[in-house]
Amino acid sequence: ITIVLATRNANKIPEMQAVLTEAGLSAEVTGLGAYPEAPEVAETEPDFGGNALLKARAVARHTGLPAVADDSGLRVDALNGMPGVLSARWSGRFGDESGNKDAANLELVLDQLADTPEERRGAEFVAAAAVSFPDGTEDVVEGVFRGRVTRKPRGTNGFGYDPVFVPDGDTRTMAEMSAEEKNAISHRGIAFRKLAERLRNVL
Ligand code: ITT
Ligand code: NA
Repeated sequence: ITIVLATRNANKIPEMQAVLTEAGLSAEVTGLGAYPEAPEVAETEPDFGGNALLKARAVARHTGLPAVADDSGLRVDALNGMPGVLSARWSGRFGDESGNKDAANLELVLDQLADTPEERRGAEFVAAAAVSFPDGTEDVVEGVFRGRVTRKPRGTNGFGYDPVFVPDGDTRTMAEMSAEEKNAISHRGIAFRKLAERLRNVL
C-alpha cells in the first residue's frame, strides 16, 4: 500500500518511511512531489492537530489514497509557547508570510531570548500527526519532547530550529545528531510511531 505524506518538506519523508519500516509495516511513503496538482493548504487552525488534519484530508481527497500529515513547531517557555504553530512563519509574521525561512526564524528566537538566563531557556518541540483515509476515517496523535534553546546555532544536520535546540539529557544540538538519533527521540518520531500503531490494524 502507498501512503502519501502531505508535506512539501522533503526531510519528513525518510523519517516517516523509517518509522513504518521499523514497525514492520510494508507501506511505501510518497511525498507531494508525485502529486504536483495537489491543493496548497493554508494552515489556518489555531493548533497543530487541526492543521495536520487539514493537510492530510485535502491530500486524501485529491489522491484517493490514505494520507498522513504533520504540523509541528517549537514552543519556547519564555515566549509563552511561541512561535508554536507560527514556527514556519515566525520571522515574517508582521507581513511577509511566504515560504520557510529557517535561518531567519531561529535568529529571531535567539534575539528574543538574548536576555534570558540558562535556567529559563526551556522549550519543547511538538508535532501532531494526522491520517485521513478516502472513506473519511481520521485519526490524530501528538508527540512532544523537551530541551532548551542554545545561545548560538551549532551543527549542520536536520532543518529548522535543530541548530538551536539541545534535548534534555544531552549536550549536542539536534543538528549535531544523525538522522537516526534524531528520529529516535524527536517529536515527529514519537508522533509517527504512535500513528504507525494505529495504522497496524488497517494496513
Ligand atoms: P509542511 O507543512 O509542508 O509539512 P513545514 O516544514 O512548513 O512543511 P510545518 O508546517 O509543520 O512544516 O512547520 C514546522 C516548522 O517548525 C518548520 O518550518 C521548522 O521551522 C519547525 N520544525 C518542525 N519540526 C522540526 C524539527 O524536527 N526540527 C527543527 N525544526 C522543526
Ligand atoms: Na505549521
